[in-house]
Amino acid sequence: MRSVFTMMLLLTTLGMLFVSQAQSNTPPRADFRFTPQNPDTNTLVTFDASSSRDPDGSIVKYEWDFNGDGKFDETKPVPTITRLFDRGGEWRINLRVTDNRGATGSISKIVKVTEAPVTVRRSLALPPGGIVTPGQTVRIIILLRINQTINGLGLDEDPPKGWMVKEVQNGGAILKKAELQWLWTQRFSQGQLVAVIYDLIVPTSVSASTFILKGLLTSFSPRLVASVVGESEIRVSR
Ligand SMILES: [Ca+2]
Ligand SMILES: [Ca+2]
Ligand SMILES: [Ca+2]
Repeated sequence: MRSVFTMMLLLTTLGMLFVSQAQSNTPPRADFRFTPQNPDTNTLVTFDASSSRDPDGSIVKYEWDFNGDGKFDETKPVPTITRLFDRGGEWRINLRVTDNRGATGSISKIVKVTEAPVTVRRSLALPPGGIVTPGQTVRIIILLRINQTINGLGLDEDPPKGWMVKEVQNGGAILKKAELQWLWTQRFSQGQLVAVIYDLIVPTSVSASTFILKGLLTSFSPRLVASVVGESEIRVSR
């Protein structure tokens, strides 16, 4: 009887020890910065939460809500992340950090995004797993959303050298095939959507590597020069 009592006392003491240890965990303090300060819809924004702190442990999880709806859109073990905003306006960004003992800290900030005259996005149709082999075809889709009246629109894509290009849809533009450059002579007005689609054929001679597509969107009026953002990586394996 006595030993049972001693055992219970011991367990209770141990339990209290655990509780007091759990209570002694200081929650982490969330903080982040973002660059650039005044992005538009064609600018990749980098969020950096490395100024978050946990005084008695470490931060193991960063959760981001990029549209202020209270639902986290991305979870990362590392403090940095990039994001594109599809629409102009004031976006509320919520960050929640979790420390190594499960305590959390949160912060929210506003990012003011300007709507670019044209919002441009590239997407790639890749096979499952995202890796292609020599000889395979990758379809590239570039969507332009016209946000205000615009003249003299041009799009220039730079695929890796030596890759064959097949035009699929030119969106009403004249394609200068040698430069892989689309030029529009017509005027566009707000709300119009334009799609440019082309195929790239991975050369059979290419070595396993990651290739990056680059592109530039320009217009005369209003004057605009913007990098084509969105998906750009083609990973080739043999
Ligand atoms: Ca802590
Ligand atoms: Ca969200
Ligand atoms: Ca080009």
